[in-house]
Amino acid sequence: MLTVYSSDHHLHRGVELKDGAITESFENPLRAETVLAQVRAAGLGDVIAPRAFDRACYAGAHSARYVEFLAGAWDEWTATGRTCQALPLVWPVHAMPSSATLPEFIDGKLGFFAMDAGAPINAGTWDAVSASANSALTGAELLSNGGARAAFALCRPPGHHAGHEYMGGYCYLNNAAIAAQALLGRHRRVAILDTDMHHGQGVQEIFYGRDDVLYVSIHGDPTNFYPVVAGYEEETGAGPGDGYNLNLPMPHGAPESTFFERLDDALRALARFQPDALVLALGFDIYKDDPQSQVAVTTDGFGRLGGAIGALGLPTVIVQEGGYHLESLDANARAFFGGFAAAR
Ligand code: SP5
Ligand code: ZN
Repeated sequence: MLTVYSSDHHLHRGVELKDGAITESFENPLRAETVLAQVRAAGLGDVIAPRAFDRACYAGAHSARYVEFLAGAWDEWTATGRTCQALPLVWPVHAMPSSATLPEFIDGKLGFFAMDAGAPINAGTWDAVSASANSALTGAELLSNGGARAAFALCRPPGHHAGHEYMGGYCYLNNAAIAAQALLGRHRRVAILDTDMHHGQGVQEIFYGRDDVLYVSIHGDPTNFYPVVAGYEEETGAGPGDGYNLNLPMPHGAPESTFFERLDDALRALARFQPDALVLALGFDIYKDDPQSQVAVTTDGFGRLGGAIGALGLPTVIVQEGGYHLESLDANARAFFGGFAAAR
């Protein structure tokens, strides 16, 4: 296995509201550092830097105007004299007459292209975000050109909450969706399995009307849980995509066994679809002690998950998503990749 990693993720730091105060985001640079150190210490294969990709490579997942906004947002923000993190002024709710009109000023654009306040923009955000997406693209390219059968894109920021035209939930570019789209160049059918604690509603949105990419997600019941607006069982896809979106929510406080029951359902759906390649959106936030977890997956459970994914024998890009319990990230990463390698 090859790992694709860029230290450019350090250029991005988020903030969020915790206990009524604005503080450093759960989604911080130590997350990626911890996993990287473990990949090196456990000898999980070479670590390479992503190559540069043209912005056009994000087009399968995102609109051109959204990518252009992301790339220029910090300059537009600082042109107004501000140097703090850029956050939206207004979210255009559907009921308003001009909610579909792209605002002209940056404060308006920040809301137009966002689903929540979880994706602030600072000076290095674009460089970090594009390096993260390029890591996923490099992983996909390695599979397509025969450079590897499995690649780990050690992405930060994560991506699965980013939609066709919006950021949110720590995510800006949808790394897993971008990788899946790139894989379609060489592979006819691509499956995305998302085992992050949160439903990847951005991935769902991007592929909802398509039958060439199957999206299967195991996540916490979105009733009273992020991302709230999607992730329910009845969301099965639309038009030609009907039947190609499978949501497998878990009740809050579920034991580890519930996760593995859902995983069995997910693997059955994959077997029916018969993908030529797999993207695994891997969140470590299903860990029992993760501050955002609603399911009690153990370190051994990550080994079992890795084994189940490895045993599929598919060309696989593993894309890192969430995971916020810094003390366990190394052990959980070692367990997952150990299980994965042993089953290949
Ligand atoms: C990629 C990813 O995992 N994104 C998650 C975004 C979820 N944001 C919601 C943050 C709410 C934090 N509440 C924490 C409660 C701690 N007990
Ligand atoms: Zn998550």
